[in-house]
Amino acid sequence: FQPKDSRLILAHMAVAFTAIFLGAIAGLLQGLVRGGVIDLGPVNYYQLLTAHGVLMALVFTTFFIVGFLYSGLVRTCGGTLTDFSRRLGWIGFWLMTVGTAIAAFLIIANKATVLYTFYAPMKASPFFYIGLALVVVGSWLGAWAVFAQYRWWKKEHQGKLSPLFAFMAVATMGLWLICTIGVAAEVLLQLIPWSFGWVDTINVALSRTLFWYFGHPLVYFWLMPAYIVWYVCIPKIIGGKIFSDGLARLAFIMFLLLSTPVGFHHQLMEPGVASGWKFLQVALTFSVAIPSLMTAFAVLATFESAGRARGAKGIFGWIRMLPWKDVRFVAPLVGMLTFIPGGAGGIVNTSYQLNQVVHNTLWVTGHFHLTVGTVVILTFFGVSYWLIPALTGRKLTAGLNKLGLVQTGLWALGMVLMSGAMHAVGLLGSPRRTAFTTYGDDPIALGWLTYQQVMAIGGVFLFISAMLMVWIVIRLAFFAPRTEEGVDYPIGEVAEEAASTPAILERWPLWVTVAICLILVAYTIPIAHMIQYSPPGSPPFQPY
Ligand code: HAS
Repeated sequence: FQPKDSRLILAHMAVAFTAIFLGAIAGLLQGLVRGGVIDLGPVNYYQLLTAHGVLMALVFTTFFIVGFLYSGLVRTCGGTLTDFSRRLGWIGFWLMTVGTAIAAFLIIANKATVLYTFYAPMKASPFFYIGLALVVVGSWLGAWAVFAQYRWWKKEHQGKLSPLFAFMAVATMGLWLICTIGVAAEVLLQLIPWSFGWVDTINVALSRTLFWYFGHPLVYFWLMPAYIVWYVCIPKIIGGKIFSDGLARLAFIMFLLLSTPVGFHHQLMEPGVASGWKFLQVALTFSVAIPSLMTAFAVLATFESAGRARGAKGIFGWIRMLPWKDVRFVAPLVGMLTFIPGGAGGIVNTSYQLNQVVHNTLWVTGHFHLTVGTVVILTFFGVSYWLIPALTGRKLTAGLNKLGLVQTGLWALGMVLMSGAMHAVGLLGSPRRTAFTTYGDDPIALGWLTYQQVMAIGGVFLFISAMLMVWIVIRLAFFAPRTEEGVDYPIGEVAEEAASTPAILERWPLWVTVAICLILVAYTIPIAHMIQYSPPGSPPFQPY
């Protein structure tokens, strides 16, 4: 990497890991306050929960993803960012950083205790929403930087299929642009005017709908970069080949099409949406599981063919050939394995009737700690073990690799305990996002306590693992021995027999048009109903 590119990417990583550090502290504290173990006086449970959710789920992911996508574009599209992309990248970075700082300050000041989902009727300081708007606009510039680099490469290589990494980066950022329009509309047209007091009431159903229009594709914005790692980087790390370039691209196009018109599966218990529209979006949700199933198939096929190419025998002999001592492989692998129960839980969530059992219980918290909190985050941690050395020219020593394996193991153990207990106690009816003091001495709640203790023990393992990760990142960035050999940035090659990809997969205007049509079908009439039949509006609930 040229230093000017490294600096930009490392700046993103620095904010991302600062967010992990602070977010993990907030996570531990909110667990202890919720469990009634400590009392932090004026610092309340909801405030800590907001800090934890915003820092981990919104700040860490966005900064990491933008930085990671730049790195892959440098590696696969020309060796360096164009001046234009780099300049856009820096402006985007500063807008996101300033926005994050404003939002974080207001959460600390207890002026934005509205949880990471921040829809009405909970109301924050208007400046919190302005901070969030800056983060979104900054990320749009990041998306533009990605598109510009991709277009530059396409111009230089007329008629050629783009590198798989770049194609996937464009699909990810395309999805991001489409879905952030919802949250931008909610923030600009509803939340800011309402929080400044320019209007007295707010259409709550619309606010939640615009949020979830954004909130579900958001989870695929987290997942797709993890899939980039599984499809493109892992084959190289295990010494194999990408199973099928065409299948990988098709999966990403399916995410682009199907990720957005599904937000109602978060609102299945809401009265303001007619059941026909919920049914449609549930059907689309089942469809968006298909590219994940395709990914499971492709990744397993890559593993198996890599093992067989090295002489593995028998049905499962290839499993032994995988690099079990390499943290760059093991951390994402634990993420993949976690997606088997995590994805199954998602299917449960979206099954209309089952959603009535799990909605607003700790089951859902368990679900997303498996998905974003393990599948995605462990894959990103796995990336950090080679990306930071590649950027700083330092070496992942055998000692740090071993420590990485310990860190991954602690995360897996912590998550099995915490998320397992969350799923179980959720089925017993324990609500999510509710402070201990509200109902802690109720006889029913007493039955939940053992699970909550298990959750707390799991949380402690996770906290230790997060701190270990931050420490390893600092070592990799500043103290690990320098290497002259250059650090491998793993980009896999496509298996020869699977290299013929239909060019139609790269016709972006076509896919974006289909995506917009699906969104219009799924959302136009229900949103029109929400506006037409909305009650005069709800008063705000001001939690501070
Ligand atoms: Fe979800 C709620 C449905 C996936 C995140 N989800 C959430 C929330 C978050 C979240 C954050 O329908 C909470 C939001 C809030 O605060 O209220 N989710 C789904 C469905 C999927 C799904 C159908 N979710 C995710 C992913 C997330 C994520 C991914 C983050 C990254 N989710 C829901 C629903 C709700 C919900 C409802 C609302 C619940 C409520 O009532 O509030 C699907 O995309 C899942 C498909 C996945 C699969 C698994 C494929 C398996 C793979 C691994 C293969 C393993 C290999 C390893 C290859 C079908 C790819 C083998 C190796 C060897 C060596 C053998």
